[in-house]
Amino acid sequence: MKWLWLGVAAAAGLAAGCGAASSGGNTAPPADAVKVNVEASNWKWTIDKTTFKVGQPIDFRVRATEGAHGFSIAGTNINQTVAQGQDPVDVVWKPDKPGTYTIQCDVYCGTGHGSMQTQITVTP
Ligand SMILES: [Cu+2]
Repeated sequence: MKWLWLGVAAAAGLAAGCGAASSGGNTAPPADAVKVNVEASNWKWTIDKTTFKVGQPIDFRVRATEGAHGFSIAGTNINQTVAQGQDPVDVVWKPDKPGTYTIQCDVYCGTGHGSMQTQITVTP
């Protein structure tokens, strides 16, 4: 599954930089990226901003205030594990299609894991 996503991302020209797809995070964010603070806790995402524009790079500054969680965007190669106590991780994403995207947790984190989701919107 993972390789499939990587293939899709590479084909779409989305690969953000060397090694970014497999390790995620801490690629140097582009200077014009919109900075967005993301906090993962048990069991929710707290996000500064939820509406974005196609083609506008987003620098999600992801951190966990409790537990360990996986910041992932369904249908993309974005997937970054963050743990409490760790410095925020820059996760850069440049949406190329408008729509509603689901941010979900990719690391099992307890009873609320399955419902740890929120949505963001990308406008044309
Ligand atoms: Cu989880």
